[in-house]
Amino acid sequence: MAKAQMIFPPDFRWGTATSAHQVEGNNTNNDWWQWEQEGHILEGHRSGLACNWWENAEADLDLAAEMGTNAHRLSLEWSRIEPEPSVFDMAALDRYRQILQGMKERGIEPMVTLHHFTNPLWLTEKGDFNSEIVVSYFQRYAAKVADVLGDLVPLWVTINEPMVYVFLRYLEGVFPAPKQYGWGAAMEAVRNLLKCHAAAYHAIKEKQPQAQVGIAKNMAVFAPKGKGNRLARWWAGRVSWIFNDLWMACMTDGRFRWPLGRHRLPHLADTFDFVGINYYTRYYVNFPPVGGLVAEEWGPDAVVSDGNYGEVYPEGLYQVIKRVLPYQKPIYITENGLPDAVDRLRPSFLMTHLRQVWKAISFCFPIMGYYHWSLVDNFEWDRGWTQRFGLIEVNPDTQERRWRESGRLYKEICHSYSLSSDMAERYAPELMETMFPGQSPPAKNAPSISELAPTSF
Ligand code: IFM
Repeated sequence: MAKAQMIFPPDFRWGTATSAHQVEGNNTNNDWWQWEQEGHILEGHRSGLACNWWENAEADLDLAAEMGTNAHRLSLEWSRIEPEPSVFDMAALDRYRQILQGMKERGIEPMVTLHHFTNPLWLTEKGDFNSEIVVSYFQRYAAKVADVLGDLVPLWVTINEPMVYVFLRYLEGVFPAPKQYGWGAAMEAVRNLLKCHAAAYHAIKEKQPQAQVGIAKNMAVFAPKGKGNRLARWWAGRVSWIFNDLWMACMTDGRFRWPLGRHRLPHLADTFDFVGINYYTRYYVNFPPVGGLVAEEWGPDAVVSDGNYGEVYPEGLYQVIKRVLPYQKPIYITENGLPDAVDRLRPSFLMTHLRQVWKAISFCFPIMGYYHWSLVDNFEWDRGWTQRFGLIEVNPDTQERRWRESGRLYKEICHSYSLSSDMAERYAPELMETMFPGQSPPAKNAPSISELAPTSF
């Protein structure tokens, strides 16, 4: 049977994503390291050596190249680069140059994030995002790295998942304790994060006008728990506005609005050249919101990933893509993945989510690339090593690597720039009927034509 294909554009970016603290190892000078030593991580886990990227990122970059990827999103660890206020460590910057150069040599284009959940200890002592002083510090750091590394970085992300960071830190308390806590402190942090973003955007553009600078924004689908519940529907809309749209709206017109108060910041307006979407799942929202903003429960037929992390809901990726179309900017899927230690769901997850990307491209939506989270298993914040997101498995004790089946599937996808019925047949046969109808091979015991033909014919 001829194979059916969904073909992607020839200049599509096939990527993977990681962040500094989750893979580098021995980031001893930031707030997460301290939080880990205090025993806040599930099962008492610690990042430790992580995936040893500080010593040998190159080994995994070799695997990324073998996988056929041509892009990778990584982050810089501020506490390595600026271990003391205004003291820049040139050896650390050299090491980042070496890693970026190594990517270039392997045909892998870097996308570099400045802030991915960690802060230097000295910054937390000064109150970090609850103190406006953070804005000038962040601007200085952004200007320095753009100056030293800019020639190797065409794509920058200022801040990773700002609303997730604020929710988990100031409202849920599972990220390192800020000096202040609660709704007021959370909104203060959002305002300062937006100011940091704007300051970094302009600092990079000044050094490197041709760079593309954007944001990696976690976008989720929020559904009311119980469709008939009108209050839950209304509340789901409010939560979605705050989580998905508030940041984007402020960054577009440079205005703080409800619930941030009212204020105009002209230099915040139009400070993004692209939208990065980190998409993982659909959440259900209760009203009244007892026990948290979202209910950690899913629908009766939901397919749920390891550790109750989230529902597998590929249609949601298309929905959030449509949500950012009005901004009229290029779109990158800067993260998408799931924890799945035994690769129970990842092969079909890859195919069904990429199918949504393909569908969006078919409608001429400007999707420039897809960065799977993650290349390798890595330290998953408050859940430590209990959740495995890698296309490649890592044993953090021995540093051994092992390709998962999903890694092999992604390799075929990246090399062929397509999804095919042939891949579905081999990696996720359960998808044949829905993704490639009419392409399923005849059942083994299919009756012969003569058996089917009426005898009187
Ligand atoms: O590991 C995280 C990453 O740091 C930010 N986005 C979600 C991922 C999986 O939870």
